[in-house]
Amino acid sequence: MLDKLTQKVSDALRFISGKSAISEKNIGDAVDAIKMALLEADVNLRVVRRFVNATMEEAQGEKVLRSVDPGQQFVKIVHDKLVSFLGDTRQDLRLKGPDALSCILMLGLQGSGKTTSSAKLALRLKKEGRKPLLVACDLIRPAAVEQLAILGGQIGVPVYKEEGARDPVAVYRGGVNWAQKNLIDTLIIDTTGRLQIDEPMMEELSRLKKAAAPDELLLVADSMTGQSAVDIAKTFDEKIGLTGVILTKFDSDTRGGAALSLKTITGKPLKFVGMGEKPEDLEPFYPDRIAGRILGMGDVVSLVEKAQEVIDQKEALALQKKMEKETFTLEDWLEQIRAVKKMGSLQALLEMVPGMAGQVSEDDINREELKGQEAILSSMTRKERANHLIIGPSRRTRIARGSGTSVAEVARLLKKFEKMKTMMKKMSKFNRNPQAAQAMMSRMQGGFR
Ligand SMILES: Nc1nc2c(ncn2[C@@H]2O[C@H](COP(=O)(O)OP(=O)(O)OP(=O)(O)O)[C@@H](O)[C@H]2O)c(=O)[nH]1
Ligand SMILES: [Mg+2]
Repeated sequence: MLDKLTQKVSDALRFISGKSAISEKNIGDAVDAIKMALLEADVNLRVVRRFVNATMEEAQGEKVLRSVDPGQQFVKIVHDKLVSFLGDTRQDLRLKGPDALSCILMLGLQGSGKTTSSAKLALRLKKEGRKPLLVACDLIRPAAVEQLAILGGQIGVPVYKEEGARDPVAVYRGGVNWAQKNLIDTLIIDTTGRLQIDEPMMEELSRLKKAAAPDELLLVADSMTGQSAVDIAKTFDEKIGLTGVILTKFDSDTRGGAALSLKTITGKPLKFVGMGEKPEDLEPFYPDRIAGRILGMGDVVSLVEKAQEVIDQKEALALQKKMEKETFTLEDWLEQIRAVKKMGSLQALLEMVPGMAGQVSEDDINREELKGQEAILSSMTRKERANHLIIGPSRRTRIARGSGTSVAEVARLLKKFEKMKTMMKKMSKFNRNPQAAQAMMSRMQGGFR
């Protein structure tokens, strides 16, 4: 899912995030590329326009943070805008407490996935400790009741049905009765779908809604129908009123346009996505995770936040100076190692550093070695760390003992440090970007093989 969109958006952003200075033209180009990607993904044109305007506006108004470069900051703006277009925060079901009877009414066109999604929701609620009951109110399609009964059997959730019933509202009432006798706390009502929205359907749903006063009116829409899923949601909301949407077949929807347009056009939250045919294949919809996936750059928010925490521009500058003046000490090295350890994924951070994208993989970083280095460095005195030249044989023995390593390992570390210093001297001559300096440090201290 979303593969193509991810590819295009991340290409556009990768280009700009690798820049330590960005111009209006850079931003314009990136925004244009994202715009094309969204349109290709079948996102509603109005939504795309709004997205572009909001992003441009923010990018121009944003003051530059001292700890991230403008390219990275732009990535975050795009991310935050995506999140807000996808609905901001996760919207869970709003049900009553377990002492009262809650009700979920499922609606949607024929074949959209109502019956399957009813079972999926039932399984989910059951796992959360609720006692759901599936109520078979699709009395039109011949095998509908049987299909629900089979699904209920599979997931171990009771199904209420009435043989030969003709009136869904009567079945609903029977369901409530049964529920009260059997300690049920949530009704999930499966309804009839039609090929298109028509009067009889709306009538039936209105009657059910009036009778049941549901806590949730969930539209089940097929994401593969793209923008028409959004139009359908709009119509259902106007005629019946919705509290949320489940987009099904998200596993086979490679474009994702419906997910991106839905909230903006209808104002209704996307609560779940169907990710397959099995009862387990239902996922809560997390706007920030989907946005992260679309950007294809990992979880950008947390990255930029981590970068703000760890790559402090001021610190990076100080490091750069030390490298140039060759006053980099073991003490600085220890500090660097601790900073790296604080980060979750070094690779992810390095990806954001100008010029480093695609060059490092987590496999390259030897975390064990990092730990060993920290142990050795911590076993030195401050004085030793300030001047490594004073560390003779007896001091080496003490440090090895203190860190649970061997004299050979201590010697190896000191040798590595000498090598790092030489390398830095060379690097600092042609690389005057403080963040690149820090990234290079990270690479070296990470024990790159
Ligand atoms: N791949 C995939 N298939 C799905 C998903 N949800 C439903 N389906 C399939 O879509 C088809 C229709 O699903 P149903 O649950 O019967 O749809 P419905 O809305 O109840 O259909 P009617 O009762 O005829 O209106 C079935 O073959 C399901 O297995 C999903 O999230 N992913
Ligand atoms: Mg059905």
